[in-house]
Amino acid sequence: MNINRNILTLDEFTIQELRNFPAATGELSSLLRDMGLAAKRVNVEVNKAGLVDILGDYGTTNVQGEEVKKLDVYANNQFVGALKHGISCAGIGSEELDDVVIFDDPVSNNSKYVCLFDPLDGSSNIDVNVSIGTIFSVYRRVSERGKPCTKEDFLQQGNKQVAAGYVIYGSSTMFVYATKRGVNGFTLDPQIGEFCLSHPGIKCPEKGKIYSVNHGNFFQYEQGVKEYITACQKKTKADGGPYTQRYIGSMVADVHRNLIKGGIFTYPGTIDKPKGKLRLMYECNPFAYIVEKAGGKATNGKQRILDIQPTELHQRTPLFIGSNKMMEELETYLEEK
Ligand code: P6P
Repeated sequence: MNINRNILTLDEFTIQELRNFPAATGELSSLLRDMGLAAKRVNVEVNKAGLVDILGDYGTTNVQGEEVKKLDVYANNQFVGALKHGISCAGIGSEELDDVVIFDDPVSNNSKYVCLFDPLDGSSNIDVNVSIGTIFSVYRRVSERGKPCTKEDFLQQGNKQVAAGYVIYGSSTMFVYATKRGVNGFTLDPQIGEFCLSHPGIKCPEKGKIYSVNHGNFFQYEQGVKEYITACQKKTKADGGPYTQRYIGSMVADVHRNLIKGGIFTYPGTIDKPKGKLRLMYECNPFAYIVEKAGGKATNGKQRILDIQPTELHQRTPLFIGSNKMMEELETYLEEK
């Protein structure tokens, strides 16, 4: 019987992937489906944020010292809830929460993984309808199964990730995730309420013509960064240009575009913020994992992001990430300096 089903949903894809690993327990596939479910719930609220009195300040500030919008809290609760009620996650770390949450129940204590996430990155853009996103990172726990997970399970180098992904709530809603087998993108079909495989085997072009940086901080950047930005502005057809500057101010949107089209995204350290603004554990590590699996590179200007040994849950790091050849050119400016 010819079943013409060329649409593969996220659930079908993750289960199909299991067939490639007969020894796999299915816990990672289950965790990814849990993330997909929470993303669909958040998507509903993001898409109607302008209609319901869900905008506006929640009246509190999160551990980052930023005004918390109601949607941030809602999104955080959806991802915590989906993972707590699943079978795969022993605990979570979230941009919205001061400390990790150890689920400490019999099923969770026997789970294989822990997850870190930024439930709604770029939330300052909610009120002006700019694309926002969720970013997540999955680690195999290092503590003994059968007992509650520990802080050490969360402070692992990014090169220990077993999966990482993001959701972009944009003109369409996409769920993109990477494992050691590669990077795949799924677009939400609202008619059936399923993420459907739309971008199989994503590869980051090794060259691009897009550079993303906040020019407002230009005079606070180190000399090598300033010289690289100036070099981008001077590119001509003869040397792979001209380049265009694209900066949305929403990391998921900027990095997603550069991942697909080729380009480089930078959030360097500044005089005011020498460590930059972005968080290592649930913004830079997951994107570094994804972009490297797609053939790109990610550093803090001196070191591979995935090799940084974390010391704190919410620590920041400068970030340079994107197309391989563009990153190699950037590094010649940073090495010199
Ligand atoms: P700036 C959003 O607040 C965010 O955390 C990232 O999504 C984004 O890339 C960055 O900050 C933008 O920061 O300082 O350029 O506005």
